[in-house]
Amino acid sequence: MTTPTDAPDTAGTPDTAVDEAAYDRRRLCQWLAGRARADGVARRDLLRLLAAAGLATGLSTAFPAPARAAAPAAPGIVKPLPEDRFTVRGTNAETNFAALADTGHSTPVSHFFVRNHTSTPQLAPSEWELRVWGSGLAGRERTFTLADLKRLPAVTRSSFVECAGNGRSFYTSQQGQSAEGTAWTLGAIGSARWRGARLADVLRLAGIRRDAVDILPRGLDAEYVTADGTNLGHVRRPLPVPKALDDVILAYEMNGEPLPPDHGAPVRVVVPSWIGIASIKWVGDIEVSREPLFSPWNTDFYRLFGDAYPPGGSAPLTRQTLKSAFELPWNASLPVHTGHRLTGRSWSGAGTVARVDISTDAGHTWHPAQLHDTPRRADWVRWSARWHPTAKGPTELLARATDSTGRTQPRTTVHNTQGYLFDAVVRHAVTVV
Ligand SMILES: Nc1nc2c(c(=O)[nH]1)N[C@H]1C(S)=C(S)[C@@H](COP(=O)(O)O)O[C@H]1N2
Ligand SMILES: [Mo]
Repeated sequence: MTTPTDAPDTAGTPDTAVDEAAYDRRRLCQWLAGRARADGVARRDLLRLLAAAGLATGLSTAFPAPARAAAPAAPGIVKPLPEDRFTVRGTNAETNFAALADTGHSTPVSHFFVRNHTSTPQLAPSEWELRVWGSGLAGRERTFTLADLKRLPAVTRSSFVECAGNGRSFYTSQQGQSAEGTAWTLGAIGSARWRGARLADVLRLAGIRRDAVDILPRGLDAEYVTADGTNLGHVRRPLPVPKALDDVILAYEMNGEPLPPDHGAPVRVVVPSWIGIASIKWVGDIEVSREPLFSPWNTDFYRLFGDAYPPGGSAPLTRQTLKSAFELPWNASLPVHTGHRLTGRSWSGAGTVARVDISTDAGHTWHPAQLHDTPRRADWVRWSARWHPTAKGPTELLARATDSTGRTQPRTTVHNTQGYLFDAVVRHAVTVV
């Protein structure tokens, strides 16, 4: 028996290994040829995707009608959600960014946002098992207990988990456009130190074949039933094998403590840099497949739909975008003729944060903020800027990040109907009093 050791984070190949559009086209061709599976995906969704990819021909494959199921279970988040730290939105809790001013680089569990499709299940760690199975394994399925995972070399990585819809409400409030889904401001993000086993190690122990293409981690939380009564089954989203073997963690610790119930105890997937839905909580099994896989979470959801996109939507979303937020309440009052230290955070899923510029005059002039963390991939940086307001009245504070790929947050962002990946500069209203 080996003791857990914290291996350095050496898996650093960029996500660009996965060309999303080509991947998607290939998947659709394979599906047409009967070589891909799409459990729980409505037939119309695949037809729409096929039409968008220009692949629709005489299609006769019968898809079963989605099962009807009972109303959703009562929402439930286990940890306390004090009003100064969280804004509850349906089954979810958004972190109030102002409350992060008192925290360090990592977001304490007491402040970390929760995004639940249904409710937090309470699972006994001693009874938990991870089943790894499917056509992509050389031999039979394998199960791993928590003790098995802890015997593998442990890695620790600081990484954000951010919902793809974070910032969605600004499509409406700043751009006058409607967007379906939870009306997050900027607090559907947190960064933690995740510790666990490498998914790559587990897949290799399970005997992953060289021709495996997708894996499908699935949550043990209740099946998700949409507002119109369609049961989409357990939360699950395919992940291409190159990413799965790169830097993904099966995390059993968060900030040095056992993973708490709301964040996926006893074990969750953490997919650095990618949209939050990739990081499946309460993972119970992982299918490894030689056939491409679909789930509603990569067909209907988590693609970009709208005027700027093909009828079937964009390719499935992968990496997060670029954002910045002030650690200030909305409409904060700040005394005039006083020196203020404005603080906030910026992050990018595409690279590291290279610089952050601040405007205290609604975007006329910009000044560099001081960065307080070494910028790292898949993580945020804290920053600060001085401000000495000389005139009373309402104004807007703006923070604009540039990342190592050379991208700068734009003034406006292209709309999509589900309001994903908002990356424009947020105009933070304040009043000088
Ligand atoms: N099993 C399961 N995993 C899940 C979800 C879920 O509802 N069930 N929500 C996903 C979404 S949409 C996001 S943004 C992140 C949120 O992680 P957190 O609640 O730990 O902040 O978990 C993802 N993993
Ligand atoms: Mo999400």
